[in-house]
Amino acid sequence: MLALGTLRAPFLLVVLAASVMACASSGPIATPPISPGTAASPREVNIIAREYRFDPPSIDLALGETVLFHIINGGLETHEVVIGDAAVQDAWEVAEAATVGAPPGPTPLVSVPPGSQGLRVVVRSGERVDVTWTVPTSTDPLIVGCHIPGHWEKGMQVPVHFVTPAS
Ligand SMILES: [Cu+2]
Repeated sequence: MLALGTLRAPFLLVVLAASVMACASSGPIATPPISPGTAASPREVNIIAREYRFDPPSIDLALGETVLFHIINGGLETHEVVIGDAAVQDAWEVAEAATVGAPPGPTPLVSVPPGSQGLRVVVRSGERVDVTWTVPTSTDPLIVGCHIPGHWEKGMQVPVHFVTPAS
């Protein structure tokens, strides 16, 4: 058995080295160009939330397109996706700060003033929520954030990156 093991090791090293060289020569895989979604055919976009980050680290969207978000909570805590500008993020941060100390269980109901709701989806651990959303046509910066108390500061905030669609 020992002899067989020593024979295999060099072979595996050669395979590993060949794989590494293949990756190095082809460079990083480019993100394919986006074909914007429409109301009739929304583009599917995955957002994964976990402690304490979102994947991908920036959300690529085209202005005015309709997307079907698949929001997946791959963590153990409840998370949310709030999409909006800085004012929307501030409004939810203040509103949800009031829930600090609430007993364990369902997320308490919170609300923000009209006009600063943005898009908000709460997703429990292990859950996936699908939401159709039309991206605004304004180029005002948008952020994806989680305002379950403490999560924003721990890193649950990623930018929306507006991309030029494939022609
Ligand atoms: Cu969170």
